[in-house]
Amino acid sequence: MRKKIIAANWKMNQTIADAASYLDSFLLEVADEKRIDIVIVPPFTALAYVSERLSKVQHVKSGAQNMHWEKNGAFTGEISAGMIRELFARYVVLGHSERRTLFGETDEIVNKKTKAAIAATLTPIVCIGETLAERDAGQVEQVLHTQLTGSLAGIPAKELADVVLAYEPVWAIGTGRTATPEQAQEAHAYIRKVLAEISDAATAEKVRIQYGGSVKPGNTGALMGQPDIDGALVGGASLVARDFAEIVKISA
Ligand code: G2H
Repeated sequence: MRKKIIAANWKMNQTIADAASYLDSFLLEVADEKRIDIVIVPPFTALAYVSERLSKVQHVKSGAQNMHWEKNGAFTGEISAGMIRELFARYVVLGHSERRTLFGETDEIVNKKTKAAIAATLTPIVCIGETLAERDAGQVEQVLHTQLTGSLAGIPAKELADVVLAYEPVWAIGTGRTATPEQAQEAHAYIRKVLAEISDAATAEKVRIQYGGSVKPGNTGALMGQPDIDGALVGGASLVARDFAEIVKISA
């Protein structure tokens, strides 16, 4: 049985002051939700604060939204896995479609970052997903196959088992359009099939695959009821503590 993992991707939102009042109410709301993994992914500026608050709460962890693959050096504006780990964050989101489309991240870059995260004992949440044009052209499987084999190349099965994947169809991100539970399940089952090809069936069964794209309290139950959906990466709806807490409770 895979333990569900629900993550709040705050993107470029929430100051430290916002995070403080958010956590005041959110942590009370989810105090008893210990059956699932809960992750808060704030912007870098609030990561130290959020990690410090969460250090007193065993079942809620923090994560970063991005990182560079090198350990250090002349990379203005970047931070390394070791720097994230120093803040006691446990997760890092990699290859989000906004990183891929707005900042030119390729599968090769995502692969380097994933390997560097694993080496620093961070758990990567690797994002993949097709655009609307690719879906309409019947290329969903081809796109997912390319992204998976590229982003996860050279990662041994033992380490792959602990990587978290997030299937985020680009056409459902922040648009209010969610994939139907059936569309999402179909993609997740295919992703697991590809994982078995690039590692083995037992490893593929262990990997947790989140769904992301306009997840909200109203659609969480149906999505989480699908056999290959193991959690959610939540953007917009995670900005309101009560809504995110509700998503967590419905998923537990
Ligand atoms: C997809 C998701 C979070 P939203 O980007 O990663 O955002 O829930 O706003 O679609």
